[in-house]
This record gives sequence, structure tokens and C-alpha cells, in this order.
Amino acid sequence: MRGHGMRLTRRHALAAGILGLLLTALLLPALSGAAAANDGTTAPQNRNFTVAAVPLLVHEQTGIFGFLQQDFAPGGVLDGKEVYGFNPSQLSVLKGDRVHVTVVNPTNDPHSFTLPDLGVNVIIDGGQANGVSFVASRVGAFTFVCTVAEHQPYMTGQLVVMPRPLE
Ligand SMILES: [Cu+2]
Repeated sequence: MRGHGMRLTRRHALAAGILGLLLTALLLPALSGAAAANDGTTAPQNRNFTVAAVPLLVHEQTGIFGFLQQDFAPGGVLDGKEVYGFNPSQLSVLKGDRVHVTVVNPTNDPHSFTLPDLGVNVIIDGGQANGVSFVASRVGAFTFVCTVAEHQPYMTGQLVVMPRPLE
């Protein structure tokens, strides 16, 4: 009986050992994954964006869209204006992130990327790219614009700075 009992105990110990190894093998990746996810959301990160200045309705297109002649004419809905957009126009980061925005301007008009709430202002000459770096120091939804009067109110976008999770 005693020997039988010992065998059972050894078997149990072996089974427990194997179960322990299996659990470790199964849990370790999950645990390390959770740790990595936590690191990713608690530490500020570098956020890089490339934004293009895109012509949407501009004088150069008058030959393509006949209606633009009337729109751009004195008294027309686009009198003194041209419609450009930032693409993408919605940027999202977390508070504390180091944000780098490269603005590519393939057009022959100069543009600006101006975000007054975070002290950002950069001019991008025609056919050029220019970059700006800043820290997303405040939570909120901040409007950025191109300050060229002819491009307002159309050339605009929004940077959303969210509070860091787990803070
Ligand atoms: Cu512009």
C-alpha cells in the first residue's frame, strides 16, 4: 500500500510539474504581452505624421471644371479664395507624446501649418516639404490651419490630444 501510495504521489508530482510547465508556457507570452502594452500606453511616444497640402478646387482646375469660372469670378462663391485641404486632416496623439509633422506641399502656392494653441507655425514653400516637432503638452482638440488668407476657411484640420490611459 505504501509503495502504491508513493507511486501515486510521484505521478501526481510529475503531473503537477508538467501542468506547471504548460501553464508557464501559456502564461508567459500573455504576461510579457500585457507588460509591453502597458509600456506602450504609459510612456510618451514619438508620433510621426506626413501631411500633404492637397488642391481641391483651385484656379488651375478652371479648364477642367467649367463652373469654377463663375465661382472664382468677382461675386462668385470662391471669389478671392482657393480650396486646399490637409490630408490627413485629423491627427490623434496622447498627452506627452513627441509629435513630428512633415508637411509636403506639391502645389506652387505656399502654405503654413499653424497650430496656435501649441505654439506651432511652419511655412512650406511650393514644391517643398517642411517639418515641425513639438510636445503634445495639453489635452484637448486643437485646430490647425493654413494662415494664407486665400485658403481660409477651407484649409484646416484638428489635432486631438487624449489623456494618457493608466495615468
Ligand atoms: Cu494654404
